[in-house]
Amino acid sequence: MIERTLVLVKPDGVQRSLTGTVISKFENAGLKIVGMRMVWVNKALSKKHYSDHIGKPFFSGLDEFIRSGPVIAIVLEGVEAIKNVRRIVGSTAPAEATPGTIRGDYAHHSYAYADRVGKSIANIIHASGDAKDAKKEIALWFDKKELHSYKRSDEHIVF
Ligand code: IDP
Ligand code: MG
Repeated sequence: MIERTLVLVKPDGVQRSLTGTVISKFENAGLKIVGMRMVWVNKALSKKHYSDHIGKPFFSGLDEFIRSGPVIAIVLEGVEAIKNVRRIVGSTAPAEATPGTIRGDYAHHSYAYADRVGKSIANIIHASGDAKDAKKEIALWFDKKELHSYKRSDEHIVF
């Protein structure tokens, strides 16, 4: 099934100039960019985006982290895109993420360290967790008119 999912290159990814690397990973895997923009997240958007995490011990660190610099918001489209993108992203804690995944290759924070210093894990990227989240998050970050349908030239091969 063709799905759409939301990805954010988080402030650490933007500041480390990993945006191009992250986008290449998805493009090379056959995913299609259908929306993209740069946003400096405010408190209202942070709370809406991370509404499921409000009240958890790491929420204030997470809120501070996601508002610490601009992010690149991207909507990707592809075959079972939600699950496939999560697979390319890797486990939440980079120290546990498999090499070859974005988090496994480019970050090394652990839960223990983040919790000790009272900060969020800096793990480069966000990706919607499931179909319900993807729907909510795409609507939160993009107007319908900012999402574009077009054909990749290799679509007949990769889809
Ligand atoms: P996900 O980004 O892999 O979907 P979630 O559990 O949805 O992971 O958590 C959202 C974000 O909150 C994570 O990407 C990470 O930046 C941060 N985070 C999650 N759990 C912890 C924690 O236990 N300590 C510090 N930061 C955390
Ligand atoms: Mg999540």
